[in-house]
Amino acid sequence: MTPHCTILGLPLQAGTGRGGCLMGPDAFRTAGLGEVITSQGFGLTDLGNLPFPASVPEVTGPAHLKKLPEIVAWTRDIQTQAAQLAAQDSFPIFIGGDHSMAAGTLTGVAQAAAALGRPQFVLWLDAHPDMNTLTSSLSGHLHGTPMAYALGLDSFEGIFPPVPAPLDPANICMMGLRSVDEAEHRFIAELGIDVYDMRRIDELGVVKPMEAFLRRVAQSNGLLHVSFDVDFLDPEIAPAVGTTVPGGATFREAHLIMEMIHDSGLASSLDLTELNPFLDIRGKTATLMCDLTASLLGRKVLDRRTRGL
Ligand code: HAR
Ligand code: MN
Ligand code: MN
Ligand code: MN
Repeated sequence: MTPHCTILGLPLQAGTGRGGCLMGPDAFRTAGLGEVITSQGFGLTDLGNLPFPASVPEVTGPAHLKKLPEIVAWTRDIQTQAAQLAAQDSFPIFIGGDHSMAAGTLTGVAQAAAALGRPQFVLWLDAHPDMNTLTSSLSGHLHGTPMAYALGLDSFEGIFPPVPAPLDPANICMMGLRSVDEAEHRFIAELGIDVYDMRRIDELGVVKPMEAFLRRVAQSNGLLHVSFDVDFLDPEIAPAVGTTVPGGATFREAHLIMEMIHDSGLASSLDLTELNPFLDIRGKTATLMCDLTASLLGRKVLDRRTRGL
């Protein structure tokens, strides 16, 4: 991993039904994300927040989709930024913002990987696969769709920007799933995506699945994007998210995943997404997400200090 990180705030919330993710980037900063990065010995560039798109295209799609033109515009702008940042010698951390941001981050980093001739892998930590197409989405909320877009599934053409380098389904690992729509089930089965839902995590733990996946990334000389949705975590420890689902990852399961990613040295970019500070309790979710980022950047359990509250 490079000794430098770049933060880019993505204050979008048009992909959700609920206001608040707009404040996510500032909550991560307030909770000390910058200090977490520098205290792990990394240089830091904070690019601030990407501005609201200057122009919103006139696109039409299925009528039930909410705020489609706005998300198309964000996707275009985020994709450009993510492709540029992933090509630099600094570890990009994209702080959202709702998960529709991943339409831009996944496709941007995959474009940069393709330019290097290296395969792009994705570790997707989420209660949801966010793999609805524009036609299969039942809610119309576009944060339920970025994975389908990045895979190049049907329905996005002519509405969203073209996908420069569609993800290979064989290079995706999803962990923490426990809320999957019928159509998403079908897509996962058809594409053969490597999925560890919470039942499988209960049965196997996180070590074996992570070892197997990280080994595949290493053997392919791949780049690894980690997309971390707050609702991957159990709502008891991470209440600040609009779509809580009971039975999520525990504190130690989540930290262990981050620690294993660090030890592998394979991570090349990170999304921290779906934080809704309006729903937080004295900043505890934002703080936990920063601590998890510290583990990904190399903080060890024995380095943890008692925190004055
Ligand atoms: N699958 C549901 C839908 O498409 C819920 C999606 C919720 N997504 C997130 N991000 N909160 O993971 O509407
Ligand atoms: Mn890079
Ligand atoms: Mn998500
Ligand atoms: Mn989710």
